[in-house]
Amino acid sequence: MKFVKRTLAAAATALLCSQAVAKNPLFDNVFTADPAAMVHDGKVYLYTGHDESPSNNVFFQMHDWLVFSSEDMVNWTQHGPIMKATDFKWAKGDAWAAHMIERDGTFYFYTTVRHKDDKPGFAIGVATSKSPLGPFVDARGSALVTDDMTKHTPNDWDDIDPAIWVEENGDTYMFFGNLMPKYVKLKDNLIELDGEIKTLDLPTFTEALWVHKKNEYYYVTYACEFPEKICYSMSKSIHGPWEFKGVLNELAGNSETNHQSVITFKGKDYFFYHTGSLPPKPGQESGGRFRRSVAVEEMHYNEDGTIQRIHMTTEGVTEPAK
Ligand code: FUB
Repeated sequence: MKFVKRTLAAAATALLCSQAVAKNPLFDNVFTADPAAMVHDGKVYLYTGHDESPSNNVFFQMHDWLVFSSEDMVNWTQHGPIMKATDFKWAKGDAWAAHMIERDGTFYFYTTVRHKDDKPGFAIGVATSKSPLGPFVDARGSALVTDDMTKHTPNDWDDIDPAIWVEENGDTYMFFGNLMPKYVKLKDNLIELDGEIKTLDLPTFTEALWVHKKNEYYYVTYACEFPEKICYSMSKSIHGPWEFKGVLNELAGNSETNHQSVITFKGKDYFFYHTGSLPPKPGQESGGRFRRSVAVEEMHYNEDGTIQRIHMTTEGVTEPAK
């Protein structure tokens, strides 16, 4: 019954929200951050964090994750929240960056939350649903990664920002981390670790890993330096070595974090990111470091496989994908 109620609520939200026509930032009725896009069944599903801080002087207030969908990258439908951080009973809150994949009709949502005090610090959880729109439920009843499992930095937020990569043979890896980039194989059930957590060598790494592949190259893009730009490295193997290729996207206006997602959809390549550039509404503060908004651009490769620097625009994607 609870499931039916929430599904109906999500459907009502989708119906109520008129379609947004692309421009950057993509959505101006809600603050969105940490994009994680997934292509499924002819549509793009864009999962985002949800900034609710009242002011750019008040640290992140992020309670749930949102989803938007599009069939052409220009017209977007807003569906509402898919899950709250506290739906993980072991979590205190802080719905930070996430990643969605689908396998055999089940959607797996890997995400960052703050763990309760029995395992203090940030942790990674995984939730599942039979629909890309949710609702999602905790798949394990416990965290997949907790702060005590890695000791590379003294910070309690060094196990954040999961990014999943699935090899052609089905082997699945989770990349994650802050200040120290890490990856680990997942078991075939996708909800347990399979082996040791390894580290990667990525210059000036800060956070926000994302892995994709184009032709024979693997690419790992990530937030580098601070304030953050997006850098990238390339490799012929998911296990590296990774060759550093420099900055892909510059400081994103008015936000010291930067977080990207890369997809190929209907033959074109796209780069999602976030900025703090939403203008103020009456009686409210503008966008900024804790009030971010997702944007998107087309992305282009050179013949040697390197990626052309992203050109951030206010127009965004203007040509519908066919
Ligand atoms: O949105 C909260 C955190 O800020 C994310 O987990 C990081 O990637 C950065 O965007």
